Amino acid sequence: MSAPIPWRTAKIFIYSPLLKEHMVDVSVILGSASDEKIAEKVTAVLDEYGVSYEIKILSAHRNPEELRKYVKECDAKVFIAIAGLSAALPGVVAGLTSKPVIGVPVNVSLMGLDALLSMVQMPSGVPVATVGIDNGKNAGYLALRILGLLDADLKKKLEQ
Ligand code: C2R
Repeated sequence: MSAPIPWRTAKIFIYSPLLKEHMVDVSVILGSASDEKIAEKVTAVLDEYGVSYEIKILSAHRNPEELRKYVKECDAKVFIAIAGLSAALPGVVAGLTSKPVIGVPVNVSLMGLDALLSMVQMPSGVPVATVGIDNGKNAGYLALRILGLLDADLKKKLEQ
C-alpha cells in the first residue's frame, strides 16, 4: 500500500517556496479527495514553475458554508476548482469571487460530460474558464498565464 498523500489525510496542505504569511498565488479546490489524481496534474505544473498554491477539499454540495467562508477569505489570485458528476463547485466559487476561476471537469461517470456541461454552461456574468475533461495540466498552465500578467519573470519563463 502506498503512503498517503499529505493533503488527502490532512485535508489542507500548503506548499510554497516563497511563502509569505500564508499568501498563495493559486487556490486548488477539490470537490472530493477522490479527485486527487487530477489535482496532482495541476500541482505538477505549478511546481515546475515554482508557483505557490494551497489545496482544499471542499464541496459546494456537501460543505456550502465552509466553502463560502474559505473563498471569501482566501488571498489567492486564481482559483482552480476540480469536480466530477453534478459539478456545481467551480460555478459556486465563481459566484463568490470576482477573481478568475478555472474549472476542471472530472470523468467519474458519463465520460465526464455531466461535469463538463455543468461548468461550461454558466450564466452570463459568472464565467468559469473550463478546461478539458481530466485536463488538470491545462488548468495549471492557464493559471500560469493569468499570473504572468502580474509577474514579468513568470511571463518570461512561459515564453521560453
Ligand atoms: P465522492 O468520491 O466523494 O463521492 O465524490 C467530486 O468532485 C467527485 O468527483 C464523487 C464526485 O463528486 C464530486 N463533487 C462535486 C461537488 N462535490 C463533490 N461535483 C460539488 O460541490 O460540485
